[in-house]
Amino acid sequence: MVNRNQQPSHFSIVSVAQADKPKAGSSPVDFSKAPVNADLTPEQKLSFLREMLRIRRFEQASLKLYNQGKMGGFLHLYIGQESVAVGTCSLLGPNDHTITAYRDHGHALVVGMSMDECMAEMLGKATGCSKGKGGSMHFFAPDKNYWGGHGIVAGQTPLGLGIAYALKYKGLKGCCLTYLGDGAVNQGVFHESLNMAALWDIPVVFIIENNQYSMGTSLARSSSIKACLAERAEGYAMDWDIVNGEDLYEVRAKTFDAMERAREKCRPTLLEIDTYRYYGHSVADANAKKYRKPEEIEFYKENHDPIMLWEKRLKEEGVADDESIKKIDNEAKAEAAAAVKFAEDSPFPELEDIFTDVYHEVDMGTEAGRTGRHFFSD
Ligand SMILES: Cc1ncc(C[n+]2csc(CCOP(=O)(O)OP(=O)(O)O)c2C)c(N)n1
Ligand SMILES: [Mg+2]
Repeated sequence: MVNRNQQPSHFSIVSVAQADKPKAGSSPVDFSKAPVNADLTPEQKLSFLREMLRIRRFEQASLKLYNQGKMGGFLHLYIGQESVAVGTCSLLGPNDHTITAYRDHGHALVVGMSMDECMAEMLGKATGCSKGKGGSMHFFAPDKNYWGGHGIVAGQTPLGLGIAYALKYKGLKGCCLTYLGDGAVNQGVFHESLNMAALWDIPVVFIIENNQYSMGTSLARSSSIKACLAERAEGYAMDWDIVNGEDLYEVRAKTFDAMERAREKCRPTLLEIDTYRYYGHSVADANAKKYRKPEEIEFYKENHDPIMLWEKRLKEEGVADDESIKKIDNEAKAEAAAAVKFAEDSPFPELEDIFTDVYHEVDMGTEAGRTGRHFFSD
Protein backbone atom coordinates (compact mmCIF):
# COMPACT_ATOMS: atom_id res chain seq x y z
CA MET A 1 0.00 0.00 0.00
CA VAL A 2 1.71 3.14 -1.22
CA ASN A 3 0.61 6.45 0.15
CA ARG A 4 2.34 8.78 -2.27
CA ASN A 5 0.29 11.92 -2.72
CA GLN A 6 -1.90 10.80 0.13
CA GLN A 7 -2.10 12.57 3.46
CA PRO A 8 -1.33 10.63 6.59
CA SER A 9 -4.42 9.16 8.16
CA HIS A 10 -3.52 8.87 11.81
CA PHE A 11 -0.22 10.56 12.44
CA SER A 12 0.19 12.51 15.62
CA ILE A 13 2.94 14.73 16.96
CA VAL A 14 3.80 17.66 19.17
CA SER A 15 1.76 17.02 22.27
CA VAL A 16 1.63 13.31 22.10
CA ALA A 17 -0.16 13.05 25.41
CA GLN A 18 -3.16 14.77 23.92
CA ALA A 19 -2.80 13.06 20.57
CA ASP A 20 -5.90 11.36 19.30
CA LYS A 21 -4.18 8.18 18.32
CA PRO A 22 -6.16 5.26 16.96
CA LYS A 23 -6.59 2.14 19.01
CA ALA A 24 -5.09 -0.95 17.45
CA GLY A 25 -7.69 -2.60 15.33
CA SER A 26 -9.75 0.55 15.02
CA SER A 27 -7.96 1.91 11.93
CA PRO A 28 -10.22 2.43 8.91
CA VAL A 29 -8.40 -0.50 7.35
CA ASP A 30 -8.38 -3.82 9.18
CA PHE A 31 -4.81 -4.95 8.53
CA SER A 32 -5.43 -8.38 9.99
CA LYS A 33 -7.05 -9.14 6.63
CA ALA A 34 -4.01 -8.07 4.61
CA PRO A 35 -2.61 -11.02 2.60
CA VAL A 36 0.54 -11.20 4.70
CA ASN A 37 -1.54 -11.51 7.88
CA ALA A 38 -4.64 -13.39 6.79
CA ASP A 39 -3.02 -16.82 6.91
CA LEU A 40 -1.05 -16.42 10.12
CA THR A 41 -1.43 -19.42 12.39
CA PRO A 42 -2.17 -19.06 16.11
CA GLU A 43 1.39 -20.27 16.75
CA GLN A 44 2.83 -17.49 14.62
CA LYS A 45 0.70 -14.89 16.36
CA LEU A 46 1.84 -16.19 19.73
CA SER A 47 5.44 -16.11 18.55
CA PHE A 48 5.12 -12.35 17.97
CA LEU A 49 3.99 -11.95 21.56
CA ARG A 50 6.86 -14.14 22.73
CA GLU A 51 9.40 -12.04 20.82
CA MET A 52 8.05 -8.77 22.20
CA LEU A 53 8.08 -10.11 25.75
CA ARG A 54 11.60 -11.48 25.28
CA ILE A 55 12.82 -8.00 24.33
CA ARG A 56 11.09 -6.37 27.26
CA ARG A 57 12.25 -8.87 29.87
CA PHE A 58 15.79 -8.89 28.46
CA GLU A 59 16.00 -5.11 28.69
CA GLN A 60 14.49 -4.95 32.16
CA ALA A 61 17.13 -7.44 33.30
CA SER A 62 19.88 -5.40 31.64
CA LEU A 63 18.60 -2.23 33.30
CA LYS A 64 19.04 -3.89 36.68
CA LEU A 65 22.64 -4.79 35.81
CA TYR A 66 23.28 -1.22 34.69
CA ASN A 67 21.89 0.18 37.92
CA GLN A 68 24.10 -2.20 39.87
CA GLY A 69 27.09 -0.61 38.16
CA LYS A 70 28.00 -3.77 36.26
CA MET A 71 27.80 -2.28 32.80
CA GLY A 72 30.11 0.23 31.16
CA GLY A 73 29.14 2.70 28.46
CA PHE A 74 25.60 3.49 27.45
CA LEU A 75 22.34 1.59 27.59
CA HIS A 76 19.56 2.72 25.23
CA LEU A 77 16.36 0.87 25.99
CA TYR A 78 13.89 -0.12 23.27
CA ILE A 79 11.01 -0.71 25.69
CA GLY A 80 7.77 0.64 24.17
CA GLN A 81 8.98 0.12 20.60
CA GLU A 82 8.97 -3.70 20.53
CA SER A 83 6.24 -4.05 17.90
CA VAL A 84 8.45 -2.30 15.33
CA ALA A 85 11.34 -4.77 15.43
CA VAL A 86 9.05 -7.78 15.86
CA GLY A 87 6.62 -6.80 13.11
CA THR A 88 9.22 -5.82 10.54
CA CYS A 89 11.78 -8.55 11.24
CA SER A 90 9.07 -11.22 11.18
CA LEU A 91 9.08 -10.69 7.40
CA LEU A 92 12.77 -11.31 6.79
CA GLY A 93 13.71 -13.94 4.24
CA PRO A 94 17.10 -15.57 3.58
CA ASN A 95 18.36 -12.77 1.31
CA ASP A 96 17.14 -9.90 3.47
CA HIS A 97 19.44 -7.88 5.71
CA THR A 98 19.02 -5.49 8.64
CA ILE A 99 21.04 -2.63 10.06
CA THR A 100 20.13 -0.14 12.76
CA ALA A 101 21.44 2.49 15.17
CA TYR A 102 22.53 2.12 18.80
CA ARG A 103 19.03 1.18 20.10
CA ASP A 104 19.72 -2.26 18.76
CA HIS A 105 18.74 -4.94 21.29
CA GLY A 106 15.24 -5.58 19.96
CA HIS A 107 16.29 -6.17 16.37
CA ALA A 108 19.15 -8.39 17.53
CA LEU A 109 16.91 -10.72 19.52
CA VAL A 110 14.28 -10.94 16.79
CA VAL A 111 16.77 -11.86 14.06
CA GLY A 112 17.79 -14.79 16.23
CA MET A 113 20.70 -13.69 18.37
CA SER A 114 20.67 -15.39 21.76
CA MET A 115 20.04 -13.54 24.99
CA ASP A 116 23.24 -15.07 26.33
CA GLU A 117 25.56 -13.57 23.73
CA CYS A 118 23.74 -10.22 23.94
CA MET A 119 23.77 -9.98 27.72
CA ALA A 120 27.41 -11.02 27.83
CA GLU A 121 28.19 -8.25 25.34
CA MET A 122 26.47 -5.76 27.62
CA LEU A 123 28.85 -6.72 30.39
CA GLY A 124 31.91 -6.59 28.13
CA LYS A 125 32.52 -10.33 28.39
CA ALA A 126 34.54 -12.46 25.95
CA THR A 127 31.46 -14.60 25.25
CA GLY A 128 29.54 -11.58 23.95
CA CYS A 129 28.52 -11.30 20.31
CA SER A 130 31.27 -8.75 19.71
CA LYS A 131 33.67 -10.46 22.12
CA GLY A 132 32.92 -7.82 24.72
CA LYS A 133 34.42 -5.04 22.63
CA GLY A 134 31.23 -3.41 21.44
CA GLY A 135 28.78 -3.25 24.33
CA SER A 136 25.11 -2.39 24.13
CA MET A 137 25.37 -0.24 21.01
CA HIS A 138 27.27 -2.71 18.88
CA PHE A 139 25.49 -6.01 18.56
CA PHE A 140 26.38 -7.77 15.29
CA ALA A 141 25.51 -11.12 13.73
CA PRO A 142 26.71 -11.28 10.11
CA ASP A 143 25.60 -14.94 9.97
CA LYS A 144 22.05 -13.68 10.53
CA ASN A 145 22.44 -10.79 8.08
CA TYR A 146 22.39 -8.40 11.02
CA TRP A 147 24.88 -5.58 10.56
CA GLY A 148 24.56 -3.77 13.89
CA GLY A 149 24.47 -1.58 16.05
CA HIS A 150 25.84 1.97 15.08
CA GLY A 151 26.50 5.01 17.28
CA ILE A 152 26.81 7.80 14.75
CA VAL A 153 23.33 9.20 14.13
CA ALA A 154 22.31 8.25 10.54
CA GLY A 155 25.73 6.65 10.01
CA GLN A 156 24.04 3.33 9.29
CA THR A 157 21.88 4.73 6.49
CA PRO A 158 24.52 4.79 3.73
CA LEU A 159 25.73 1.40 5.00
CA GLY A 160 22.23 -0.05 4.59
CA LEU A 161 22.11 1.47 1.15
CA GLY A 162 25.42 -0.20 0.32
CA ILE A 163 24.26 -3.59 1.58
CA ALA A 164 21.16 -3.30 -0.60
CA TYR A 165 23.29 -2.22 -3.55
CA ALA A 166 25.40 -5.33 -3.07
CA LEU A 167 22.28 -7.50 -3.24
CA LYS A 168 21.32 -5.98 -6.55
CA TYR A 169 24.86 -6.21 -7.86
CA LYS A 170 24.95 -9.91 -7.02
CA GLY A 171 21.54 -10.51 -8.61
CA LEU A 172 19.97 -11.61 -5.32
CA LYS A 173 16.30 -10.99 -4.63
CA GLY A 174 16.38 -9.40 -1.22
CA CYS A 175 16.34 -6.07 0.56
CA CYS A 176 17.97 -4.27 3.44
CA LEU A 177 15.78 -2.96 6.25
CA THR A 178 17.64 0.15 7.36
CA TYR A 179 16.34 1.60 10.61
CA LEU A 180 16.87 5.12 11.87
CA GLY A 181 15.39 7.47 14.47
CA ASP A 182 13.32 10.59 13.96
CA GLY A 183 16.40 12.56 14.97
CA ALA A 184 18.41 11.09 12.11
CA VAL A 185 16.25 12.41 9.30
CA ASN A 186 17.97 15.78 9.24
CA GLN A 187 21.46 14.37 8.74
CA GLY A 188 22.91 15.16 5.33
CA VAL A 189 24.15 11.65 4.74
CA PHE A 190 20.62 10.30 5.03
CA HIS A 191 19.44 12.60 2.26
CA GLU A 192 22.35 11.56 0.07
CA SER A 193 21.31 7.97 0.69
CA LEU A 194 17.70 8.68 -0.25
CA ASN A 195 18.76 10.32 -3.47
CA MET A 196 21.08 7.52 -4.49
CA ALA A 197 18.57 4.82 -3.55
CA ALA A 198 15.93 6.31 -5.83
CA LEU A 199 18.35 7.27 -8.58
CA TRP A 200 19.94 3.83 -8.84
CA ASP A 201 16.91 1.68 -7.98
CA ILE A 202 18.34 0.18 -4.82
CA PRO A 203 16.30 -2.44 -2.89
CA VAL A 204 16.47 -0.67 0.45
CA VAL A 205 13.65 0.01 2.92
CA PHE A 206 14.42 2.93 5.21
CA ILE A 207 12.40 2.66 8.41
CA ILE A 208 12.12 5.73 10.62
CA GLU A 209 11.26 4.60 14.13
CA ASN A 210 9.54 7.80 15.15
CA ASN A 211 9.50 7.68 18.95
CA GLN A 212 8.87 11.44 19.05
CA TYR A 213 12.20 12.37 20.65
CA SER A 214 15.80 12.81 19.68
CA MET A 215 17.56 12.72 23.04
CA GLY A 216 15.66 15.53 24.83
CA THR A 217 14.50 17.29 21.68
CA SER A 218 10.92 16.72 20.62
CA LEU A 219 10.02 16.30 16.98
CA ALA A 220 8.21 19.63 17.06
CA ARG A 221 11.50 21.36 17.86
CA SER A 222 13.63 19.49 15.33
CA SER A 223 11.63 19.14 12.13
CA SER A 224 10.49 21.94 9.83
CA ILE A 225 7.70 19.71 8.55
CA LYS A 226 6.00 18.52 11.68
CA ALA A 227 3.13 16.38 10.52
CA CYS A 228 5.07 13.76 8.59
CA LEU A 229 8.69 12.78 8.24
CA ALA A 230 8.24 10.16 5.53
CA GLU A 231 6.85 12.74 3.15
CA ARG A 232 10.41 13.91 2.60
CA ALA A 233 10.68 10.98 0.21
CA GLU A 234 8.67 13.04 -2.27
CA GLY A 235 11.77 15.14 -2.78
CA TYR A 236 13.52 12.05 -4.10
CA ALA A 237 10.71 10.51 -6.16
CA MET A 238 10.52 7.68 -3.67
CA ASP A 239 7.50 5.79 -2.35
CA TRP A 240 6.66 6.31 1.30
CA ASP A 241 4.13 5.40 3.89
CA ILE A 242 3.36 5.99 7.53
CA VAL A 243 2.54 3.22 9.90
CA ASN A 244 0.71 2.99 13.21
CA GLY A 245 3.45 1.19 15.12
CA GLU A 246 1.25 -0.07 17.91
CA ASP A 247 -0.69 -2.29 15.48
CA LEU A 248 1.44 -5.29 14.66
CA TYR A 249 -0.81 -6.21 11.74
CA GLU A 250 -0.36 -2.79 10.18
CA VAL A 251 3.41 -2.86 10.72
CA ARG A 252 3.63 -6.19 8.93
CA ALA A 253 1.26 -5.28 6.11
CA LYS A 254 2.93 -2.02 5.17
CA THR A 255 6.47 -3.25 5.65
CA PHE A 256 5.70 -6.28 3.52
CA ASP A 257 4.54 -4.02 0.67
CA ALA A 258 7.76 -2.04 0.89
CA MET A 259 9.90 -5.20 0.99
CA GLU A 260 8.13 -6.63 -2.03
CA ARG A 261 8.66 -3.38 -3.93
CA ALA A 262 12.35 -3.67 -3.14
CA ARG A 263 12.67 -7.37 -3.95
CA GLU A 264 10.53 -7.42 -7.09
CA LYS A 265 11.11 -3.96 -8.57
CA CYS A 266 14.34 -2.87 -6.91
CA ARG A 267 12.56 0.27 -5.73
CA PRO A 268 13.30 1.84 -2.34
CA THR A 269 10.70 2.99 0.20
CA LEU A 270 10.77 5.34 3.16
CA LEU A 271 8.53 4.12 5.97
CA GLU A 272 7.77 6.06 9.12
CA ILE A 273 6.58 3.94 12.00
CA ASP A 274 4.90 5.84 14.81
CA THR A 275 6.08 4.54 18.18
CA TYR A 276 7.21 5.67 21.66
CA ARG A 277 10.00 4.98 24.14
CA TYR A 278 9.25 4.82 27.85
CA TYR A 279 12.72 5.36 29.28
CA GLY A 280 15.12 8.26 28.85
CA HIS A 281 17.29 8.52 25.77
CA SER A 282 19.77 6.31 27.58
CA VAL A 283 19.71 5.11 31.15
CA ALA A 284 22.25 7.81 31.94
CA ASP A 285 19.93 10.52 30.56
CA ALA A 286 20.14 13.16 33.27
CA ASN A 287 17.35 15.17 31.68
CA ALA A 288 14.94 12.27 31.37
CA LYS A 289 12.27 13.98 33.48
CA LYS A 290 12.74 17.48 32.11
CA TYR A 291 11.57 17.35 28.50
CA ARG A 292 8.32 15.43 28.91
CA LYS A 293 5.83 14.96 31.66
CA PRO A 294 5.44 11.67 33.53
CA GLU A 295 1.75 11.78 32.59
CA GLU A 296 2.70 11.57 28.94
CA ILE A 297 4.60 8.34 29.52
CA GLU A 298 1.79 6.95 31.64
CA PHE A 299 -0.71 7.82 28.94
CA TYR A 300 1.26 5.76 26.45
CA LYS A 301 1.73 2.82 28.78
CA GLU A 302 -1.97 2.71 29.56
CA ASN A 303 -3.34 3.27 26.07
CA HIS A 304 -0.74 2.43 23.47
CA ASP A 305 1.56 -0.21 24.85
CA PRO A 306 2.18 -2.56 21.91
CA ILE A 307 2.45 -5.69 24.05
CA MET A 308 -0.70 -4.94 25.99
CA LEU A 309 -2.57 -4.24 22.74
CA TRP A 310 -1.34 -7.42 21.06
CA GLU A 311 -2.34 -9.49 24.10
CA LYS A 312 -5.80 -7.90 23.95
CA ARG A 313 -6.03 -8.70 20.28
CA LEU A 314 -4.99 -12.32 20.79
CA LYS A 315 -7.57 -12.73 23.51
CA GLU A 316 -10.29 -11.24 21.30
CA GLU A 317 -9.33 -13.65 18.54
CA GLY A 318 -9.37 -16.58 20.94
CA VAL A 319 -5.70 -17.27 20.32
CA ALA A 320 -4.54 -16.68 23.90
CA ASP A 321 -5.87 -16.33 27.42
CA ASP A 322 -4.40 -14.95 30.64
CA GLU A 323 -2.87 -18.29 31.49
CA SER A 324 -1.08 -18.87 28.17
CA ILE A 325 0.17 -15.28 28.17
CA LYS A 326 1.52 -15.65 31.70
CA LYS A 327 3.34 -18.81 30.67
CA ILE A 328 5.05 -17.11 27.73
CA ASP A 329 5.97 -14.17 29.93
CA ASN A 330 7.43 -16.41 32.63
CA GLU A 331 9.52 -18.19 30.01
CA ALA A 332 10.86 -14.85 28.78
CA LYS A 333 11.73 -13.81 32.34
CA ALA A 334 13.49 -17.13 32.97
CA GLU A 335 15.46 -16.82 29.74
CA ALA A 336 16.58 -13.31 30.70
CA ALA A 337 17.57 -14.45 34.19
CA ALA A 338 19.61 -17.30 32.72
CA ALA A 339 21.29 -14.85 30.34
CA VAL A 340 22.29 -12.64 33.29
CA LYS A 341 23.85 -15.65 34.98
CA PHE A 342 25.65 -16.67 31.81
CA ALA A 343 26.99 -13.14 31.35
CA GLU A 344 28.09 -12.76 34.95
CA ASP A 345 29.81 -16.15 34.95
CA SER A 346 31.65 -15.42 31.68
CA PRO A 347 35.25 -14.21 31.61
CA PHE A 348 36.40 -10.80 30.46
CA PRO A 349 38.55 -10.78 27.29
CA GLU A 350 42.26 -11.31 27.84
CA LEU A 351 44.43 -8.22 27.79
CA GLU A 352 46.31 -9.45 24.71
CA ASP A 353 42.99 -9.57 22.80
CA ILE A 354 42.78 -5.81 22.83
CA PHE A 355 44.54 -5.58 19.46
CA THR A 356 42.65 -8.41 17.75
CA ASP A 357 39.55 -7.97 15.60
CA VAL A 358 40.32 -4.36 14.85
CA TYR A 359 39.48 -3.27 11.33
CA HIS A 360 43.05 -2.53 10.33
CA GLU A 361 44.31 -5.94 11.39
CA VAL A 362 41.54 -7.89 9.65
CA ASP A 363 41.88 -5.95 6.44
CA MET A 364 45.60 -5.40 6.22
CA GLY A 365 47.15 -7.00 3.18
CA THR A 366 43.91 -8.50 1.92
CA GLU A 367 42.45 -7.94 -1.53
CA ALA A 368 39.19 -6.75 0.05
CA GLY A 369 41.07 -4.20 2.13
CA ARG A 370 43.15 -3.03 -0.86
CA THR A 371 40.19 -2.54 -3.20
CA GLY A 372 37.44 -1.80 -0.64
CA ARG A 373 35.20 -4.38 -2.34
CA HIS A 374 34.11 -6.38 0.69
CA PHE A 375 30.68 -7.26 -0.61
CA PHE A 376 31.75 -7.98 -4.16
CA SER A 377 34.55 -10.46 -3.73
CA ASP A 378 32.66 -13.55 -4.85
C1 LIG B 1 26.35 12.54 14.15
C2 LIG B 1 25.91 12.49 15.57
N1 LIG B 1 25.45 13.62 16.15
C3 LIG B 1 25.05 13.60 17.44
C4 LIG B 1 25.11 12.44 18.17
C5 LIG B 1 24.61 12.41 19.61
N2 LIG B 1 23.34 11.69 19.65
C6 LIG B 1 23.30 10.39 20.00
S1 LIG B 1 21.76 9.79 19.94
C7 LIG B 1 21.11 11.24 19.42
C8 LIG B 1 19.61 11.37 19.19
C9 LIG B 1 19.08 10.58 18.03
O1 LIG B 1 17.67 10.46 18.14
P1 LIG B 1 16.83 9.55 17.17
O2 LIG B 1 17.47 9.53 15.85
O3 LIG B 1 15.43 10.03 17.24
O4 LIG B 1 16.96 8.09 17.76
P2 LIG B 1 16.39 7.51 19.13
O5 LIG B 1 17.44 7.75 20.18
O6 LIG B 1 15.12 8.20 19.44
O7 LIG B 1 16.22 6.06 18.90
C10 LIG B 1 22.10 12.19 19.32
C11 LIG B 1 21.86 13.59 18.89
C12 LIG B 1 25.62 11.29 17.52
N3 LIG B 1 25.72 10.12 18.14
N4 LIG B 1 25.99 11.33 16.23
MG1 LIG C 1 13.81 9.33 18.33
